[in-house]
Amino acid sequence: TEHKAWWKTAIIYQIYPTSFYDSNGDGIGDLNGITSKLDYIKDLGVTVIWLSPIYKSPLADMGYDIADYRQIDPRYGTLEDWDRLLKGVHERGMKLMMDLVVNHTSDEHGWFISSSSSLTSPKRDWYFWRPPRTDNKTGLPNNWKSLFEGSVWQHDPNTAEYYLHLWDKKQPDLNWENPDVREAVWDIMKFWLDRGSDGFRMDVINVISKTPGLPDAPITEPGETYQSGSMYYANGPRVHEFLREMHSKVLSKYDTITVGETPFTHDPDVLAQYTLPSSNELHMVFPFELMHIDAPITNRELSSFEAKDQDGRVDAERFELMYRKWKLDEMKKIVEKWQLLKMKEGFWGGTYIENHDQARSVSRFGNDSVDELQVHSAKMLAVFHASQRGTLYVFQGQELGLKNAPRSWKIEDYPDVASQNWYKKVFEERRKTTGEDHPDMDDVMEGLHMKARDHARIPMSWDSSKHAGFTTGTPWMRVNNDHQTWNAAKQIGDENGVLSFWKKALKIRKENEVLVYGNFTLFAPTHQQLFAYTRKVSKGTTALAVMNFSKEDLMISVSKDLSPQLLQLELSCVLSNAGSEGELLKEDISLKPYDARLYISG
Ligand code: TEU
Ligand code: CA
Repeated sequence: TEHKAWWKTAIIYQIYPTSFYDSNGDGIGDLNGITSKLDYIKDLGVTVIWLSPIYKSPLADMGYDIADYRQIDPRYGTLEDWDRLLKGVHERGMKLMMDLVVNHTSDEHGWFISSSSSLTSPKRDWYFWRPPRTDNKTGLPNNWKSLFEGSVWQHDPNTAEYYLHLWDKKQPDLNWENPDVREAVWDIMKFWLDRGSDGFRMDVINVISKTPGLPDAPITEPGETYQSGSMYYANGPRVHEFLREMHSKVLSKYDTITVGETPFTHDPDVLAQYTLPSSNELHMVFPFELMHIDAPITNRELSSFEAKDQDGRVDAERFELMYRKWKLDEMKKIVEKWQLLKMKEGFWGGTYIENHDQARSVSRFGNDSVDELQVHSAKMLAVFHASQRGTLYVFQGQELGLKNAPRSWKIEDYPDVASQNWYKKVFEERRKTTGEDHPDMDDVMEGLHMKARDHARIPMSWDSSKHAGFTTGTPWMRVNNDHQTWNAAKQIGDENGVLSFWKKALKIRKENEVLVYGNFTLFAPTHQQLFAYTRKVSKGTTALAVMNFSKEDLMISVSKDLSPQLLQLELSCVLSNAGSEGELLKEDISLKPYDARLYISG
């Protein structure tokens, strides 16, 4: 029997503060802006809010580069504003999770300033410093590629050594081998928990333990200067030891909710290790495999692929900014894999299809070509998302069915460091190989149009006024072109809108624990239009989701395409984007493009 917990039934709403709501007209979303929208969030059916980072930061990676963990960046407000936000959240019976980014700091953090000041700084060993190598061509300590392009090593002329940064050069990696670093992290956690935070989302928490010696990665992308090295930092040798220490020293003393962000991992057993109750580490993690479904895996020039080193360590890094068309059977396979894993005793996962690093789900998995299909497929994705096992995460704007920016956007419109660096890398390479000043970049722009992290970071569309009602000033990033037709104001009170549909979906999820805890069984795995599965608690309720993931009509026979037994369960439709609510499950179901129905047994 399933162990039940409040953090399993939670409905978590992720806020990207910079782009949520600007209360003072400086063009940047802020804490007071969030506080003023709490009724909107509560009304949606949310029980927990997760805030992306709001700490003091030079914003080289939009706050995932922290200069002071105990201060709010003045752009977002003050600690007192945060206290007020927390109070408002708690008054409405919700909880507040903070983002804990402790694999790396900003290079402007006091720890790094001290560490880089001299070879003998007491904080020297808080980061990874290496002298130049003499036995290779580059002089670099190893050949790893940064997740934001280029080398992971940055030379610091001050001490003539290199420091490690898996992401931007302004995000030096902390050395978790040093117990003082760990104590400092526990202190930060206690600071926020004591101030009232209800838990943490932990950024790239599975890369905090690096393989000793930081060995060169095998050549998996011939012709590239730097190679994907995730096999030497993802799920490293001491990661579970560190997390158990975190648990015993901090987490065990509070009633918290914790979720680990765990990229570069497609092996379910490896992820399970973090969340099994016997592990005493985290409540849940975010599997990444579905987010990689539309990343190219065969074009070795543009992507990494699952590769192994001589000791069998696996590299599951995917290049995320190029697009390939995915097939429904591939998607079903991945969803089933992780939904089934979640049934293994004690494993728990965070279920999401959007966040601040991902393009909009309606553009990737639905159909945003015309308004009508956008509404309809966004609702289908709500059925899909809200009927899966795990703790549910909804990203700001997902509840409105917001889509990606249009193809007409130029590279200047994509401010994210990942988009910018990727574009520059390819542009320079092509300039060299073709000799042209303006090489063809259409494929890269198409990739960004489908996949860039920027889409999620477009300021929220609140109404049809100038700047989408996000700010009275100049927004830090341009608003979406469609904000006059797609915005919260239009959808509030519209019974047929995406927002109302999401509210209904979340209400149904709350009333039917089978949707949170039930076992998952997939039907018709190779069908290229139909996505259907049941969720079932033993000797209890059954739920059935039936969706047409295509732009063609679809006729299905329940006994042939699904299972004849379903017809005996008196399944009644509780949620549908095609007006089928209240209907009993019958042998023949006719589904228009992107139709979705959720049935529950009486
Ligand atoms: O993301 C980790 C991560 O592995 C990716 O999603 C990464 O951002 C992507 O591959 C780059 O194209 C987390 C945060 O969610 C992300 O916003 C940060 O940039 C990153 O860590 C570094 O802190
Ligand atoms: Ca502001």
